[in-house]
Amino acid sequence: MDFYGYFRSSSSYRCRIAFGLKGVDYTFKPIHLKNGAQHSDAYKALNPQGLLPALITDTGERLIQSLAILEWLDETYPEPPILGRDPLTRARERAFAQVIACEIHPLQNLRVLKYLADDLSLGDAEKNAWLARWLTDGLEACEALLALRETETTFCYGDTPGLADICLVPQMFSAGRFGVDVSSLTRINAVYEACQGVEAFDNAHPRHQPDFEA
Ligand SMILES: N[C@@H](CCC(=O)N[C@@H](CS)C(=O)NCC(=O)O)C(=O)O
Repeated sequence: MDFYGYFRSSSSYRCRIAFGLKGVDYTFKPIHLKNGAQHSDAYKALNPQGLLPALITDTGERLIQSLAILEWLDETYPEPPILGRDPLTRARERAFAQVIACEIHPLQNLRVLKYLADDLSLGDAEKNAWLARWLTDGLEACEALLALRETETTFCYGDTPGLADICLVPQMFSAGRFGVDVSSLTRINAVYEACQGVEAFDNAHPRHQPDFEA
């Protein structure tokens, strides 16, 4: 499989974690977002949105959107599962993942930040206030969702990592990168720490990617 990603892209990071958890190998195809490689005709032929990630499966099928790729991976390589066994848990895991992937992440995306700076002429302080506003708001919602669980678990929704954890860890990494303080959110920090002890999460970290730049 060919996986098109970028070390710092959180939607790529999600997929890397899932590949690792499932022990699925892939060939990494780096797309340099800062250099604008996502806008090339060659890449847009794979993903007309010009966004990462994209996956070309072993049978040549083209997949985009990290949540769709994660669910495809789970259905194609069922062990270990990244979604709970019962419909209620699966709905909760998907809701948590969507809070991050649909509500938080789009507001921190490179193209949005570039628009704020280049088209709306926001300075760094205003841009950082934008980031802090939406990342804090979203991660507080994640913390509140974990507080609603009937039982405390090591990971978001169980004692093994799943879809919610796969989305949470890259989002926490982004919060750190953008200097957003989420240290008071104890539940999501505890899950984040637990995930750091899992090899698949560590291997997927941006600093371990072949295209990493400090
Ligand atoms: N909802 C999409 C989001 C894709 C996305 O926004 N990817 C970012 C990197 S994390 C990207 O390619 N940004 C390029 C840009 O903003 O120009 C997914 O989950 O795959």
